Amino acid sequence: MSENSKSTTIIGNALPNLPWEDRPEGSIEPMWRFSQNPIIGWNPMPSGARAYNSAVVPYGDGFVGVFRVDSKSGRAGLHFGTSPDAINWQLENDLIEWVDEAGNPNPNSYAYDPRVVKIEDTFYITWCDDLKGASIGMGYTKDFKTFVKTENPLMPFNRNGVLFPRKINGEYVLLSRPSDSAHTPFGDIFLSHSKDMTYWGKHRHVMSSGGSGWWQGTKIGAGPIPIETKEGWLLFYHGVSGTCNGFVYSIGAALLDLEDPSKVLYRTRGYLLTPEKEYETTGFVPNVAFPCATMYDAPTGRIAIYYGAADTYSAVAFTQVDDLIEYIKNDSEV
Ligand code: BMA
Repeated sequence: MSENSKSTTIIGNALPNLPWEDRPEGSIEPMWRFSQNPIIGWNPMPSGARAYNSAVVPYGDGFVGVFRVDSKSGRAGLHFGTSPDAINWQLENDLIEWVDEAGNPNPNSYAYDPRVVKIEDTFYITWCDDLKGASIGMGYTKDFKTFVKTENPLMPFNRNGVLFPRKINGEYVLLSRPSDSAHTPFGDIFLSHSKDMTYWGKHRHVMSSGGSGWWQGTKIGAGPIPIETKEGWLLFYHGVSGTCNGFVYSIGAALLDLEDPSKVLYRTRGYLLTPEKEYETTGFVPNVAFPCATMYDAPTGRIAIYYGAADTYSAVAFTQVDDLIEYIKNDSEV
């Protein structure tokens, strides 16, 4: 798409203060990295060693986020953060203090890989929680001051719970990736429906690992909140390849049917981004690019993708929706 033309592809809001850099001169990549990556490095605050695989959203005049922070004991928890520009982040040193619906303390044993979505006037948060092993955690906030933790929506073992940003045919929809309690050597993406955000059912298979692309041969998991476009729900996801040196996490994308998102319309055969830069290949866990959030500016079609790198850093990449959709369609394998 030419630089000054308007896009009508994303069905959503304008965000003129979205962080952005144009595609580097000469690059043919569908997704390109922020030149100042990583945006959060080792030891981001006194209590935390690494902040990564985190979720950010526009809020007020700026931005807020729910960050996965591995503490100096190694345990993962969720911390609140704020930023004027979505690049420079201030993370709170203390964990988010969850309460139950009656306002009583309702702490997590551990929590990681959060996603945040605004549905109507409420921000819902999902993460990987402990329900006798890895399971989907769920909570909400209206003001990023009081955080209410609700019931686990699904049975263990499960990870990568990702809500759609609106009801579809009158029901909330939640993506997830049933797994095991450890480092799961398998995994497909499923979705579930709910009328009330409490009881979840009508489970449907969405897509499997595998295909001709080895980068997604071992397992896949939904990434950021799907973006509504005229061409379908744009879902970024992670795909995992099992090598003799361990797993490699890359980023791909799919377009799902707007009315029935269990139907995959197009899906990347090759990855969009794979660990190449030192902050992706070297860290606490090498070779991980794990996307948990996007923000977009609908009138320009600009998308910023927030991903964790090497289970250590927070990083940003960019893409433009029309160019990306064309790219996915041109080399799709469903
Ligand atoms: C997955 C999750 C992610 C992590 C990845 C690579 O199972 O735990 O948080 O980024 O492994 O270690």
